[in-house]
Amino acid sequence: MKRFRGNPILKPNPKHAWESKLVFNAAAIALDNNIHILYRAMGNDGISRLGYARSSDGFQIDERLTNPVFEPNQEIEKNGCEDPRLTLIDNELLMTYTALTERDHGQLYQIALTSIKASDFLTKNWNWKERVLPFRGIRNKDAVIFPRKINNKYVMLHRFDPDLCITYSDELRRWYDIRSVIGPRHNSWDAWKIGAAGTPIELNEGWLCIYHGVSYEKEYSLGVVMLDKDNPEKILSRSEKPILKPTKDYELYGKVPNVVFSCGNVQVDDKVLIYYGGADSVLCVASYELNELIPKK
Ligand code: BMA
Repeated sequence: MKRFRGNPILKPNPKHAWESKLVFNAAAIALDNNIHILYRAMGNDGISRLGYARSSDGFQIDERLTNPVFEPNQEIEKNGCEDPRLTLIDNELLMTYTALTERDHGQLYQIALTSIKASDFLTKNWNWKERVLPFRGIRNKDAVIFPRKINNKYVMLHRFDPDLCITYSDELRRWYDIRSVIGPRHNSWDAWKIGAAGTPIELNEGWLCIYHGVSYEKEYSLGVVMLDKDNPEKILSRSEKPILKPTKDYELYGKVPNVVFSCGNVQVDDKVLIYYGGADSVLCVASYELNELIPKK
């Protein structure tokens, strides 16, 4: 495993109010010989919006837009659109994210889903379609959709605290058969709660799913589970140890210390690039050989 030596790859830009303070958790998708990155950004108003950057090699940023490409436009997300994850199915990019609003003097976070035609995305026509709430009014986050239907159904991973859950849909609107599939482990790096990272990767062995685990000390690390191809509720193997733990300064110090948090991974031949937020402040990337990611039984 190698952290990119040029980390962080994206930092806040003080010239743009909307991304002047924090730039972190990002979706990433390979399309048209480029890796496209949708990153969460915050300015002084504390509201998360999404910015766009592009890299041809996955490491160096070749383009970064000056305006956000997605921002809150309804009451249920007035405090922010956070932690985007992207999945391509049938030339449509599905984007899940966390919609943040206020309720009872506290915060209500829910998962939200929208989409955009891949052709619009590539030409930067930000024609996002309707935004829907799969579980209206229920606290839920870390949603990501599998990159193809399984047994004729769309499948989504999401988090009902503290478990990683799975749910199904026929048309991406109504979601049903929610089940907890993976839970935290006592006395471990993922003892407190867990949640999906980027889009599951389909391998001969099964679905390789990267996830984040939080320890009782509130340290956020990344691990992997392999799920059965035809029955993603079945765990084939799970990493004992994290594949990434906060150790670098840009992971240890920032808005929220001791955090590596991922919403995006991209397979490039036999490597996987994992994009992750460092300390909720900057965006970083690390590359892995596929072999080293596959958890041993
Ligand atoms: C999670 C999410 C992430 C964040 C992480 C660490 O609950 O809010 O956006 O990176 O906490 O603070």
